[in-house]
Amino acid sequence: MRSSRVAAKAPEVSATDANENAASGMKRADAGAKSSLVAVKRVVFEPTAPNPTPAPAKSPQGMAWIPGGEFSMGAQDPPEMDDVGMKATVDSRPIHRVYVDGFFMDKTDVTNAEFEKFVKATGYVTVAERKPRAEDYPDAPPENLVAGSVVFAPPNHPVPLDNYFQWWTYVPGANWRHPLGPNSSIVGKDNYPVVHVAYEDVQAYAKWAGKRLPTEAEWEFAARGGLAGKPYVWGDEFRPHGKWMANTHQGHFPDKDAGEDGYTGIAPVAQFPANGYGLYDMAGNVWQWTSDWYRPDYYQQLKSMGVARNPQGPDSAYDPAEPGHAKKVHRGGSFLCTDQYCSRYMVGTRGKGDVDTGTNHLGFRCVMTIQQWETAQKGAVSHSSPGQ
Ligand SMILES: [Ca+2]
Ligand SMILES: [Cu+2]
Repeated sequence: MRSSRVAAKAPEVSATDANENAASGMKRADAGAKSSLVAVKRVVFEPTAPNPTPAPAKSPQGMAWIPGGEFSMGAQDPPEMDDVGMKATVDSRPIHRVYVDGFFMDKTDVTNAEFEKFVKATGYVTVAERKPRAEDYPDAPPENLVAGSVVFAPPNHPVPLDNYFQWWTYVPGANWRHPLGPNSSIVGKDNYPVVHVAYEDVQAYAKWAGKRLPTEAEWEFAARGGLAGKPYVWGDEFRPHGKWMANTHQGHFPDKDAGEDGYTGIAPVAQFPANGYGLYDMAGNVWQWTSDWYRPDYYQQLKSMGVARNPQGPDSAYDPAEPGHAKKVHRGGSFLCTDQYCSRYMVGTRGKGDVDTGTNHLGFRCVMTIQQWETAQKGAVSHSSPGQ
């Protein structure tokens, strides 16, 4: 498996998707087709049909019941969307019909405090805290074969947006306890989302907590909060009545984060309104891992099969920009998302990243099935369930 965590070139990061999509055939000239897309849009998104089954009497602590049901998944170009926004939706089409069973979902991203409990209980060491082995990274320069992670380190002046190595850097000593490098810490940041977590880290956490990662379809059903076909988790407008609804990037990308939404960089969890299912930060702040492998043509495959029932993602990953990389789907966008570059806070849009690569704008949350919840309650007779 090729991997980019400490590769010779800077690692692939979700916020760079605009570059790749620019190369994948979406051109400015396509904007001419926009008026007809608007007409089509109303047809392709059908209403969400939530399961009528009532919610279980008791929910696990910190989790919301997501009823599941049938919905239309993916993203269209919203009206008035510019070139950048349109690129964000290329791999999120066609809109296709999906059914998911009901499940519980963490109301917030997993926080530093929660992750610390897990580490204390298990002694777990994250990928970013381990020294990379040379045999796993044959292309990496020797100086990168030290424990560390990928950090957003913006230039102090405007730069062309064609080369993300200008703002992403592999920082030795960066990890979940030191999000910006050895001299930074999470003291006083208990309720911030944990970051610099690789896929095996979040899987280990989920297993310990008696939960699992959401599939991409579960994630999107939950994020839509019962609404159908809206560009944003909360509805049609990015700022309804002028209100900021998510932690994204204002100012000038990447050099100036103006923090007009109240936060420069990362924010604590749950600082913005919850969605229709009581979930916080399903747009912006930090990207979230899902369990699906990434392929840009996966929705095409599903569309041809009618209603997809509990889709688990394709069998393997494929990103035309970096073939051979094992990438999982990321969702939600981050505090770095901006309509100047990468408007992935739009609810149907997709991100992706190598399984071994965490960053300081990537976190996660878990889901729990009814079966896992029943198991946890039985276990609670003899000892309190983990993760609470
Ligand atoms: Ca912000
Ligand atoms: Cu983004």
